[in-house]
Amino acid sequence: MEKLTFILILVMFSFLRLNLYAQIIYTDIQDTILTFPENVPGIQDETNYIYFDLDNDGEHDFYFYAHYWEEWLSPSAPEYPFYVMQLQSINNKGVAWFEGCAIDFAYGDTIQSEFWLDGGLVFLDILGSYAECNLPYQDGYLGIRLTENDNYYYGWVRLDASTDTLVIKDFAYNSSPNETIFAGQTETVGIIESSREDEVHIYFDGNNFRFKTGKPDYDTYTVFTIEGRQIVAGKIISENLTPSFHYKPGIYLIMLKNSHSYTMKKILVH
Ligand SMILES: [Ca+2]
Ligand SMILES: [Ca+2]
Repeated sequence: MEKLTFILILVMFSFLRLNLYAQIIYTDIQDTILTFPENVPGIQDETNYIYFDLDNDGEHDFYFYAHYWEEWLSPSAPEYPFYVMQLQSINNKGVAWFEGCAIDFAYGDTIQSEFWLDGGLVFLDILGSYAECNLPYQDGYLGIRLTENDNYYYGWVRLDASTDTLVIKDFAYNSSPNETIFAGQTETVGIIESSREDEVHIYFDGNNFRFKTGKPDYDTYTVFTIEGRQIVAGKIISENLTPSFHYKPGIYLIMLKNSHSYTMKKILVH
């Protein structure tokens, strides 16, 4: 093993194929704060809803809500507060869900989930039931998707969340059906993941990305930010893959290709 100064490699997926139609549609919104309302009778207070239109077709697809109400329980606990904050899909059952919560993905994670439901909690505190869902977090990415004609369109919505306030910031989705998106990805890379493994091993040595490969042999490389912005590209002339460059800490996508195949790796630089 070579001596490496800063290395962390997360080789998560291999072999990709080029897809010219993949397109990330990103929407920045004015950061919008959602808090609990004053006590209202019942939970149908639509002033505490924030709707958004993921695919910009003029129809809302999801909304966040914050409900607060009080119940009269007994003389010893006359008014008991109830709190619920949730992300809700309007009709496409598209919230990445785990144990009641909307999953908060970290920047660069692939948006994927075993369960997709029509709603996922951000916070709940009702009469002994409590779901904190990883709170508090800043710049968490909730996984969402649209369903249309048996196709899925994956996306994310970014927010800061605490037990009393949400700040909803922006969202994006991949307009190519059934293709992945990374949390925080705002630009199109033009390639998608597939499940085939190959023998390429890419790592970061503190200055450059390097790789070791069996078959196939690749002859060009491209380095992207996780958002899909190209940083450097060129021909592979030795094992030394990329020219020295000041890589800020973050997640990078490294694509290698030749005339007939492609591969992409996701690598974390500390
Ligand atoms: Ca829509
Ligand atoms: Ca914003």
